[in-house]
Amino acid sequence: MVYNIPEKEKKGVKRIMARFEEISALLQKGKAKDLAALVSEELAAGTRPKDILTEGLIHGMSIVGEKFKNNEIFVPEVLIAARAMNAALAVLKPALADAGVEPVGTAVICTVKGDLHDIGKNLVKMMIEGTGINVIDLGVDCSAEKVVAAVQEHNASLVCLSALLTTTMFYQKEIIDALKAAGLRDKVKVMVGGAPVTQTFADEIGADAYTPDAASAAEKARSFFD
Ligand code: B1M
Repeated sequence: MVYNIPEKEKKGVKRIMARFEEISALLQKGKAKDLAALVSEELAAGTRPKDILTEGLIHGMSIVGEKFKNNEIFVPEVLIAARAMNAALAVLKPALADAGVEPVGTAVICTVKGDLHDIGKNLVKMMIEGTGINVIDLGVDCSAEKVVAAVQEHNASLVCLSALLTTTMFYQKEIIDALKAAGLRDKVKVMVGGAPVTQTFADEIGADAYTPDAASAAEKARSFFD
C-alpha cells in the first residue's frame, strides 16, 4: 500500500501507519468517543484528513462490511460501528472541507411510501456514506414526488430504494416511472433492496441494481461512481 505523506512526515510513517490501524480497530469495535478523540489528535498532529478517512475509517468500515456479509458480526455491531463512524466523521468533516476533499458524488436514499421500516435503510445509508458518497436521506414513507424533487435539487446520480413489505415493494417501480416521467431516468442509477426484493423483481421493474445487504449495497453504490 502506498501512502501519500508529505516529506516532513516521512520519518513518522511507521507511527502514522500504526495510528491508521488503531483508528480502523476502534471503528470496528464501535468505540465512538475514543475514535473521535484519536481522529482529533491526528488532525492536530498534521495527518492529512483524506488519509485518516481512507486508510483508517473507510478501511475499518469495509472490514465491518465484509464481516457482516459473512455473518461474522450482526446488526447491533454494525450499528455501533456506524455510530462510531458518524462520530469520527463529525470531527473530520470540517477538516475535509478545508482540505477540499469532495465527496465522489451524491445519492438519494429512502424507504418507499407506505413503509416505515428504516433500520436496514439506515445501515445501507451509513455504509454507502462510508465509501465517500454524499447521501441525502429522505426518511421513510417516501413518495415518488419527493424522490424526483431531491434528485433535481441535489443533482444526485444514484437513487437507493428500500422496501420491507411485499405490499410496498411495488412502489419502487412507481418511483422509477416517476423518474422516467421527469426525464431523469438516464441521469440516475436506481438500486433497490429490502427483505422481499429479489434480483428477478429488480429486473422486472427496470432497476439498475439489486443488492441483498448493506455491505454489497455500499460496494455497488461506489462502483457507479468509479
Ligand atoms: Co415489520 N414486518 N411491520 N416492523 N418488521 C417485517 C418486515 C415482517 C417480515 C415481519 C413478519 O411478519 N415476519 C412483516 C412483513 C411481511 C411481508 O410483507 N411479507 C412485517 C409487517 C407485516 C409489519 C406491519 C404490517 C405489522 C403490522 O402493523 N401489522 C407493520 C408495517 C408498518 C409499515 O411499515 N407501514 C410493521 C411494523 C414494524 C415496526 C414499526 C414495529 C418495526 C420497524 C421499526 C423500524 O424499522 N424503525 C418492524 C420490524 C422491526 C420488523 C422486523 C422484525 C425486522 C426488520 C428489520 O429491521 N430487520 C421484520 C421481520 C424481519 O425482517 N425478520 C418485519 C433488520 C434489518 C437490518 O434488515 O431491513 O431487511 P432489513 O435490511 C437489510 C436488507 O434487507 C438490506 O440491507 C439491510 C442490511 O443488511 N436492505 C437493502 C434493506 N434496504 C436495502 C436497500 C438497498 C440494498 C439493500 O438498496 C437501496
